[in-house]
Amino acid sequence: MGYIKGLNFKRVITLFSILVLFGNNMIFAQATGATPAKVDWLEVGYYVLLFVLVCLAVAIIGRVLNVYDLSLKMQGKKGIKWNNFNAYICLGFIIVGLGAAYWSITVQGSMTLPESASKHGVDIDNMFLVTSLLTLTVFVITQLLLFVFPFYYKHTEKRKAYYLPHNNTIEKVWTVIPAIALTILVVFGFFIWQEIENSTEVKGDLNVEITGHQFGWYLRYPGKDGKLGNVNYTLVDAQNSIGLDTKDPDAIDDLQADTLVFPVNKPVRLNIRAHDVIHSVYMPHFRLQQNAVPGLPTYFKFIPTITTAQMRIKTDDSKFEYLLYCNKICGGGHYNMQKVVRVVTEEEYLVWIAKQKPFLNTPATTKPEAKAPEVKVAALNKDADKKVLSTRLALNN
Ligand SMILES: [Cu+2]
Repeated sequence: MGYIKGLNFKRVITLFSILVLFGNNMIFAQATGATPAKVDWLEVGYYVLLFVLVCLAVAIIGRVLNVYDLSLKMQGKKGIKWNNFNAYICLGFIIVGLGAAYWSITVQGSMTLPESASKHGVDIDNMFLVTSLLTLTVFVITQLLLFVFPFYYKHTEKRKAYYLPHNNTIEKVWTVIPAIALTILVVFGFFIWQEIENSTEVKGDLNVEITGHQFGWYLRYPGKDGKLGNVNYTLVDAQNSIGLDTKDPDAIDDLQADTLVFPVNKPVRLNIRAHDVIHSVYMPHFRLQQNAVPGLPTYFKFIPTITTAQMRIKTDDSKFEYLLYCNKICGGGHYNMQKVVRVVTEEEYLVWIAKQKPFLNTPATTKPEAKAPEVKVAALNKDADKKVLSTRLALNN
């Protein structure tokens, strides 16, 4: 009976306003940046009509049940057993709900990233897997208890409910077990995280500088000396995009690149900088993300383990590319901060690096006291930054 009585005027009005608000919100959200939001009244009308139809359907079903209930009572019968009705709704809900959860895991689960292409990424994936399995088990057990119990122990005149106000043993069990499980997860996670975030430089690391700006990335590789020259933000100008210190002898042979290329199975140490606002270096295939903060260089050391060619076979996608995204909403062109990342063999890397252009056209003097020569920086291919290499959007947090 409550189903029909519940549909009073106040509730209808509240539901109606919620629906209209949500409908409008969705319409406005589709409008982008400069173009003013236009209300599509046809769409609003569609939602209103849909809402009225749903209300009508609920009201009709309610009325039919009500009439059925009354006719039963007129015949001297007991009428509809609403307790049983509720119990079956609970059972239906858990069957549909768990079915939907299964669908979500199997269908959407296959949309996840391919296997990790970095060494530390395997640890991250394992942690995710353990946490997911654990929470999934708890989820299934608690949901079954929550909905099957009301079905199984629905009201019957033959049975009296057991009064259980408090039980210390139960309290202890459901406090101590989750506490132990979470402590184990957190402690393991802590050690793995410490290892991942350890970016201390070791001889033989390939240092690559990646500087975020609105809206693109400048990439710098060390030359034959294997060292990146110093940069100084005060030296940034139209010609010297990253503020390379021309007095630093290590800077002379530094190279610029348009694609991030890494040799497989070699430790790479990213030197991450930002020019203007906070950006974030995000390479999901390597399970890697590190913020690029203006004035505060950050580092991330990792070992790529699967070449692009190998990943193309593994994913059965001949066009597969590893990608670098910006993972901080840094302005209007944020979505366009995308670059291709390639993992190649050592030989392929050496061939590629030999073809890269130097940052400086004129060699700088090695004497620090001498006047710095006029810097000519090879024109950076800025358009390349703007090129959308794929239609995939960066996943933002
Ligand atoms: Cu950005």
